[in-house]
Amino acid sequence: MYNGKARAYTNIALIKYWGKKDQELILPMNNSLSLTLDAFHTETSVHFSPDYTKDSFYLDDLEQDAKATTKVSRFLDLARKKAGISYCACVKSQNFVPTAAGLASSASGLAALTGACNDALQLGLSDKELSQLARRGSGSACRSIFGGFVEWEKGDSDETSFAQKIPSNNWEEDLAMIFILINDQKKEVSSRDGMQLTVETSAYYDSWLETTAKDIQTAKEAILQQDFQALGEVTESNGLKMHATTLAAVPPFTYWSPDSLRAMNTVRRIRKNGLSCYFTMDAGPNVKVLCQKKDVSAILTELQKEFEEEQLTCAYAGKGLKSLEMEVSK
Ligand code: FM0
Repeated sequence: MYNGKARAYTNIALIKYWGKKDQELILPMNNSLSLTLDAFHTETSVHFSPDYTKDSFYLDDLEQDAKATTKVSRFLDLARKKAGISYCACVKSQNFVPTAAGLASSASGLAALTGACNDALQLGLSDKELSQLARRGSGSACRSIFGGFVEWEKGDSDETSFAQKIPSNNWEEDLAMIFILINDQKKEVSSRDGMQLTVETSAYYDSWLETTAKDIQTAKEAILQQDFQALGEVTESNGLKMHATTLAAVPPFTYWSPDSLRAMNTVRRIRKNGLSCYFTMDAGPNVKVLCQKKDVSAILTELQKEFEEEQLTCAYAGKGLKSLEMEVSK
């Protein structure tokens, strides 16, 4: 009773979510579009019990601090409210990432927790409702409910803001994303803080919103036409625009490190030499390279001239949220 377990995969936005119009409900300023990947996932179990006197949260077998536990607790409150119970819970999450280099994602984590709560409390949520609930944990998590290409419709209320799968004729199966892991000691600005500062202060924020609405249309058209060059071009330019807004924030900040720039230039050079590939970056120094499956080994060979093999990880299209059987405990 009151047990649930689920697995969710991470997603990378091709058209970014960057800015909220409602921080409590996590309603975004703009639509975003992502690709769910198979290489990184989270498995989370939750157990609600009248015997617990507080919520606890373990990540990779380590009990987490008050800040991380509070974030989980606030999410559990939403699930408890839906179920009409007040039991505390124990949450255990395991991140499955090929290396330990900062690729753990709040998207897969909160999406998996959503699925685990749905099962444990027998909420019976539809995919749309799972996406709405996951959004409250972390915006990008609402996209990890689904596999393949996904669009998060920004909406203007809790009810109207959720993600859904973009019909693609399985084109995503021809694509890949290579991660270039950049080791940087610098303490990052979290995506939550970074996007808020940008909304409030960046001189470029209005242009970001104007052009991103167009980029969504361009990306959807490219997916419909299975036009890799068009999808790659809009992905790369949208990511660069997101990062440009941070430079115009007050105070200015950037997620780029010197090696991020080196990676971006390498991708441009590989492309100039005839292999089609495009980069994007999120709220950290790692660079992600969108390419076609058929070109993966040739692109990896080129990237290995600049980066260590351990820095390179290849991912393919991944699936949506999955319920997992709980191990039977005595
Ligand atoms: O994924 O404040 O979901 O569209 O990764 O928890 O709602 O961690 F860096 C860009 C993700 C932001 C773009 O933000 O924020 C994207 C980003 P929260 P998230």
